[in-house]
Amino acid sequence: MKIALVNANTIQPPLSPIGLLYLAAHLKAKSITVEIFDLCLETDIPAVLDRLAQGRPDLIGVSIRNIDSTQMKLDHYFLPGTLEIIKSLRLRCPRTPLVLGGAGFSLAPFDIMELSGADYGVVGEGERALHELAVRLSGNQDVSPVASLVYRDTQGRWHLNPPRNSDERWLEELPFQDLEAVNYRHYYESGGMASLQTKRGCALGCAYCTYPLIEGRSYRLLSPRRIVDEMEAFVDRGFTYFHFSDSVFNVPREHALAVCRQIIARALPVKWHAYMSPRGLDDEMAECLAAAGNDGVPLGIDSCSARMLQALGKDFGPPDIERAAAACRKQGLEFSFNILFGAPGETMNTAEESLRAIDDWRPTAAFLTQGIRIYRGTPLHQRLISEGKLDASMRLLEPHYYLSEELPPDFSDRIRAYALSRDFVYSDANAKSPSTNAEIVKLYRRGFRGPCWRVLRELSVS
Ligand code: B12
Ligand code: SF4
Repeated sequence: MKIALVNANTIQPPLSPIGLLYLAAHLKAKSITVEIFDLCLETDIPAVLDRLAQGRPDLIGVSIRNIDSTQMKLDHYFLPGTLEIIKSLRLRCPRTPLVLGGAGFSLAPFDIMELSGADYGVVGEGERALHELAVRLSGNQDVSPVASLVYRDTQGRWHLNPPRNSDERWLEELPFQDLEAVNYRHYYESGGMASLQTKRGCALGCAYCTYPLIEGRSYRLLSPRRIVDEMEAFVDRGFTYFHFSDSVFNVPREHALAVCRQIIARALPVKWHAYMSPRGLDDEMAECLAAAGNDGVPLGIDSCSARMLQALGKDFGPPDIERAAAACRKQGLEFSFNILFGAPGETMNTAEESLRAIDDWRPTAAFLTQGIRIYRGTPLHQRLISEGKLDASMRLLEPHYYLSEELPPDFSDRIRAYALSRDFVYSDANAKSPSTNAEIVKLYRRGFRGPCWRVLRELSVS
C-alpha cells in the first residue's frame, strides 16, 4: 500500500504540517509507504500534482487545515483554492480513492465532501482511522466500520461514524513527527518555529470554540518524559524555538508544571511559547515557565468583563487575569491579552471595561478582534438558533460572524481609535495578521524568533 499525502496549506509564513508529520510517522511504523507532497513549499503546484500521479499511489489523502481566516475584519476564504487542488488531483488520478482530513475539514465534513467529490473523510485525529481505511481498502474489505470515517452508503447517503479519540496509552506510543517527510529546515527558517504538543483535547466548553469538536472533549496527556524526548530530537537537529500547539498549555496545571520541570532538568537550550489560561497562572507557574525557556505568554482571555467571561463560558474571572498579569510581570515574562469583542450580551459598557483593564493591567501587547465566527455544534450556534437569531439550516461553511446587536454602529471606530493611540495595542481594524502575512517570512529568515507581538513590533521599526 502506497499513500500520497498532500499538504494543501499554502499560507505564508509556512507552518510545519504537524498533523501530517504524525500521520506519516504512524503509517510508516505500520510498514505503509508514505510520501508527503508539500504544496506549501512549491511554486509549480501542477508539476507536483503530476509527480504525485506518476507515482501511482493506492490512496491519496489531502489535509485541509484552514477553511478561512476566522477574522471578521480580515476575512479570507481559503477553501475554494483547496477545492481546486482536489479537482486537479481527481482529474489526474480518477480511479484512486481520495480521503480528506484535518482541523478545517473536521468542522464541516459533509459540506466539504459534497463540494470536493472526495470518496472518504476522517473527522478529528487521523492516525488510526487512516491506517484502518488503508488496510481495508487494500484487502477489498468493507470500510464502513472505521471509526471517525465519513463515507457514502450504498444508497449514496453520507455517514459519519462516531469519532474515536486516542487514549493516553496509545498517544504515548505514537512515534515522533517524521521530520524527514518534508523540508523541515525550510519550515523552521521561514516559519520561525518548530511545533510540538503536550496533550490532545480540551475539556472546557467556551461558547464559540471548535477545539473540543476537533480534538475531543477529554484531555489525553503525553508524559513529560515523552514530550521532552521529542523536543530533544528537534534540538539535536538544531531546532530550538518551539510552539506548543495545545488547546491551552497550562491546563491541567500540574501537567504543565511537570513538563516545564522536565525541560529544566535536562537544561535544554530552548525557547518557546504557547496559548495559556490565566487560571492557575500564579507565581509558582510563572517562575517555572520562565525557568523552562518560556518566551511569551499569549493569554486567550477574550474579555476582561466578568459578565462577558461568564457569557463566553470561561472558567476564570477578572481577578484571575489580574493575578496572572502580576505573576508574569514579576518573572519578567512578556504576555498578551487576546480580546474577542461581540459575543451575545456585549455592550459598549462591557467593551469599555475590557479597554480600561488593558490600560490598568498593561500587558506587553493586546490584540483586539471584533466578531465571532459561528461554527455548527458550538454552544454559541445552539444559543443563536434558540434565540431565533440564526437559521438552523445555515451551513456556515462560508465564514459567518456574530456581533452583538447591542453594540453601537460606531463601535469599530472606537476600537480603531483606542488601538491607534496605544503602541502596544493591535486591532483587526488596523494591524497585520502575523500568521497569514508573507512579509514576515523575511524577518524569520533573518533569524528573528518570537511571539506575534514581537514580530509586529519588529516590523514597525524595520
Ligand atoms: C496551534 C494552532 C495555531 C498556531 C500554530 C502554531 C504551529 N507552530 O503550528 C497559530 C497560532 C500560528 C495558528 C495560526 C492559524 N490558525 Co490555527 N490552530 C491551531 C490549533 C489550536 C491546533 C492545530 C494543531 O497543530 N493541531 C495538532 C495536530 C497534531 O493536529 P491536526 O493538524 O489537526 O492533525 C490531525 C487531524 O486533523 C488529522 N489530519 C490532518 N490532516 C489530515 C489529512 C488526512 C488525509 C487525514 C485522514 C487526517 C488528517 O490527523 C492529524 C493527526 O491526528 C487549531 C485548533 C485545533 N484544536 O485543532 C487551530 C486552527 C487549525 N487554526 C485555525 C486558523 C483559522 C488559523 C489561521 C488562519 C488564523 C489567522 N487568521 O491567522 C492561522 C493559519 C496559519 C497557517 N500558516 O496555516 C482554524 C482553522 C479552521 C478554519 N476556520 O479555517 C483552527 C481549527 C482554529 C479555529 N478557529 O477553529 N494556529
Ligand atoms: S477557548 Fe480554549 S479553553 Fe475554551 S474550549 Fe476553546 S480551547 Fe478550550
